[in-house]
Amino acid sequence: MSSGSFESLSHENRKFPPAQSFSKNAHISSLEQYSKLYAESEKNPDAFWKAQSENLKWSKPFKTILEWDEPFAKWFDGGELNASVQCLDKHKGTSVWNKTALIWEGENEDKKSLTYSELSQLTNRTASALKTLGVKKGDIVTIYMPLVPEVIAAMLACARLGAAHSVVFAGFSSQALRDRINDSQSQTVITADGVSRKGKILDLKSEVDRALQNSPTVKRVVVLKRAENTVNMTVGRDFWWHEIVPKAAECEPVACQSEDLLFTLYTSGTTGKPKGIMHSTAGYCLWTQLSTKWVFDIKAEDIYWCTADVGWVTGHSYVVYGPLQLGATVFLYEGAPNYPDWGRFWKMIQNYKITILYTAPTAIRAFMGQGEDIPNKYNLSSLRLLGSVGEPINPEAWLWYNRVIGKEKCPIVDTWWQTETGGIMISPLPGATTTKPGSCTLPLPGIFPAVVSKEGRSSKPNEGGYLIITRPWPSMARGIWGDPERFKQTYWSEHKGVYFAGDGARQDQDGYFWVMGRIDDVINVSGHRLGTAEIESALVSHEAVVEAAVVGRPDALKGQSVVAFVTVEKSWKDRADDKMIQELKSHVSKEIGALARPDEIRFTDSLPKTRSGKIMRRLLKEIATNGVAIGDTTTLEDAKVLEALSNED
Ligand code: 7RM
Repeated sequence: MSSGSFESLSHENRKFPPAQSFSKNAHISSLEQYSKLYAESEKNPDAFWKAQSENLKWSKPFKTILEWDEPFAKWFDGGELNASVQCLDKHKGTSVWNKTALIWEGENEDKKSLTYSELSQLTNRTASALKTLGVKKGDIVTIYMPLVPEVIAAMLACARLGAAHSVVFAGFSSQALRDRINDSQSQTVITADGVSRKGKILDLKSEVDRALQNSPTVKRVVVLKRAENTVNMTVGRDFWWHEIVPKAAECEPVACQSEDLLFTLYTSGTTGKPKGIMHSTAGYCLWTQLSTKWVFDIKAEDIYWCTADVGWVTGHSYVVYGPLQLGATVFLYEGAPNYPDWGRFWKMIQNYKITILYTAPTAIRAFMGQGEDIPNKYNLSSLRLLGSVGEPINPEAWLWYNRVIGKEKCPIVDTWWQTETGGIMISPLPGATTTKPGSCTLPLPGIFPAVVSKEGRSSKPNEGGYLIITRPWPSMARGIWGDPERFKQTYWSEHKGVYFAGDGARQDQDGYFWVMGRIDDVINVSGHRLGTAEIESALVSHEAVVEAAVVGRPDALKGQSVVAFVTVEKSWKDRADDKMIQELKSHVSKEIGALARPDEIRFTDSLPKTRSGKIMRRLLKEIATNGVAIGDTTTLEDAKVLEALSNED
């Protein structure tokens, strides 16, 4: 059967609440305005991008808009600018300068806040101290730090010097850190003595020391005192932040070319070792600024919270570069979402009167599993906009987020994008787009995604296929560090001349995009293509189920069979038996159709996840197929989960 069977999987047959009442003063405040802007970007891209480029502060104007030597793009060639100027200096002499830039809370409720002028001073001093140590334009600086204001100053300080940063999430092990340092040939590491998580100190400096035993390129390490943790300092190599930064002077920004490398960020591929995705200065700054303005509709008085760590691309684009360019007040929380209890997020939203919340479906489902009594204890009336990113959000979680957190008055922006795209590609705009739960809706102006078959033919409405982007955009990845061939191979070989995202998707009759997940997450049962996300949604819609992960297992008869790993809600635990397995199977049949009925359901206490919260379906696939997982598990958050699952047989 053709993939047209997606039609029968549509969630649109369900009942949804009425369209949100959108704020009429949004930056893009009507569907007409959006459509007009989109049409302009399609008809006359040069004029469109030229007009948008005026949102950047240039020290030298560019000559050409785009030079496209597929798959390598040069945007705004000939221009000069500095990314830290876009985030800081640009605000000097405006009302933003003395406004709060960062509000930070640690896990133990320590608090700190910095104005734009204070963040600028900290960034200048950090840049100056790094310069004295020998950091210069063209270097790559590895940053391995907790989520504190200083990590943002460190990133912007690199940008100020024209050095690229390579942020490695502080939850990664010394081994992962070592691989990333060695791949980038980084000479400088910025870290902290430790970070406290759920009352325990994680010893970051020891991880760095271990990594450096096998990282010969590193010449210097800067250590921020964050925890009261005793660490070893290697004379001549290691420097305390507090001994070199506070006494340093101002530091002039280095003029960078538009295409100068702003950062690399390592991300896992389907195979092989993590790849260093490269982003350049002008295009990335422009797109993160525009997309933040359009999607989050940030206003002067907003208190904006993106819960991502700066170790992920979401933190780069929507904690640091996007909101700071707009002069927003950004909230940062350093700790765990369930410390000391599951009310922590809601308590902080209440206390700081947070207006915009941007988080991940995996977090929303975790909150859902704890029951709505917890958020209901807090005053969430400051919220006016909610965002989701990282995975397809299942309609059940969307509806819960809308009702319990947004009180049915906050638009939800379900934003589809990737490390490689640099910024949001497909998302509702809060003033313009009517949402459908589970759909990331329509592309942003200037972005041209499509869905095609394996052979590159355009899919019909509701016909599943591969998500591609047909035209270059400013914040597209410029390459994989040290491996241009792999860049071509991974993203530009599947279909001629277009960017291959690696996601399965469909567009419905209204042109709305429904992203099904990675193509290796799309399974084929008797010729029916099924999105694992759709089956998971169906399972999660059962009141007993908190979270579900579905994988395909090779099957001689059907091609693949459906295996589901399921975690159940606390009060259902002692009823997780064969009877419930039958009930859940029938439930999926009822929700989607018999074709999606799982062949096997396994209960588990938790699912294996990457440190950024993505379910590792690849590992589950191995477990479902071979009984054990043998692949790369370096990004797994909790290895014990895997042991428990593997031993089950
Ligand atoms: C931002 C980020 C990218 C992959 C991407 C998708 C999945 C992200 C959504 C989504 C459905 C969404 N970067 N993904 N957002 N799927 N709806 N709104 O997550 O590089 O770490 O991951 O994440 O599969 O290809 S990422």
